[in-house]
Amino acid sequence: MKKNLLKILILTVLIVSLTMVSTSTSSPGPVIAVDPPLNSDAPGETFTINITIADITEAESLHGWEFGLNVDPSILNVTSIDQGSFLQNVGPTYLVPYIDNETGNVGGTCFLLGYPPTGAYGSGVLASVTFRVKAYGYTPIHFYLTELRHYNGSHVLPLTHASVDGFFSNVHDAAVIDVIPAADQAYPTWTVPLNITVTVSNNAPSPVNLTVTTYYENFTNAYEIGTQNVINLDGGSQLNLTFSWDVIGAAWGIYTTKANVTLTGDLNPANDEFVYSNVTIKIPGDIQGDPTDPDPSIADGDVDWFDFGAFAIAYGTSLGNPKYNPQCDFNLNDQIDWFDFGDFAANYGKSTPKYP
Ligand SMILES: [Ca+2]
Ligand SMILES: [Ca+2]
Ligand SMILES: [Ca+2]
Ligand SMILES: [Ca+2]
Repeated sequence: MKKNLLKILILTVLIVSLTMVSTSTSSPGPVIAVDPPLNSDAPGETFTINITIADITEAESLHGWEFGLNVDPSILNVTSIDQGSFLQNVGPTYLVPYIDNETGNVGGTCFLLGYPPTGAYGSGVLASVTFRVKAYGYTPIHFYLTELRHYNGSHVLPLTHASVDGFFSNVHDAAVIDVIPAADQAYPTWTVPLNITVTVSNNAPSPVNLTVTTYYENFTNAYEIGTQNVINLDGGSQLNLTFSWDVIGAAWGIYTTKANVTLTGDLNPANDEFVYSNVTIKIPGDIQGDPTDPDPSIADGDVDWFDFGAFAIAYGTSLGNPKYNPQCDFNLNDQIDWFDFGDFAANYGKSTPKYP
């Protein structure tokens, strides 16, 4: 009987200790963080960050804290550090602030006077720090020191916790790095738009919101194809955007397509525009040039017997057939049939000096 009791006791201790281990590993523990994590103000402006605390349990209630932040002092100066409400909500406190704009260090230590039986718990704001922006650039807002302290009635104990740095960057540089139309030659009878893929990049370290506008233009006019807004493009990343150029009804001729990116505070405007050279809007029927041309595959501005030869080869085919040729598909419905022949016949014999 005594042996059984001992067994049960040992088992109970084992289960309790196992439970405690699993509880302590599954809990994420308190987190000190910079809020907001990203800041991007212009030189001469000031901004304030909060030093937040999250997930302090009542059993590990907070009686004191200490932190040190470092920033690049050539980019940011500290103007003030103020205590937040987290400890003050419990009782009177004492704050010792620390500011050194030579090294870029700012911080402080703070504690509840008299160490009441229960400190502060839950989540809140430990302190706020105000910076003045000195220059364009970027810098981490880095915790080089964090301490959380709990008083258990006889001793002051450190609390295990995590810290999450912030970041400052007011350097902005977006670029359009490519413009690719789905085709170099199109017809004003195409009933589906010509897709244009525009690649934009954020060359700076912090996320940005930007606007991209694409155009097509000839020697006399520029026409807007469309505008798209990009929200929160990550630092150092690229994005492809698709624009639809509705070519139906466009005048015959050679056009350039281009895209511009607009970003407030962009420090490198030279890469804001990318120009793709030529897209030819052709006479429906002008499939190709003459066999004697340097490149007979380039349309030569007339609809003649050589174009008819190319049309005859593709007639009756549809997309997927090796003889299907989109340049013979004058309404771009993926098949070359009687309707395309109608367009061809209507334009046979026409010519234009607007291209090539
Ligand atoms: Ca730029
Ligand atoms: Ca031709
Ligand atoms: Ca010709
Ligand atoms: Ca067709």
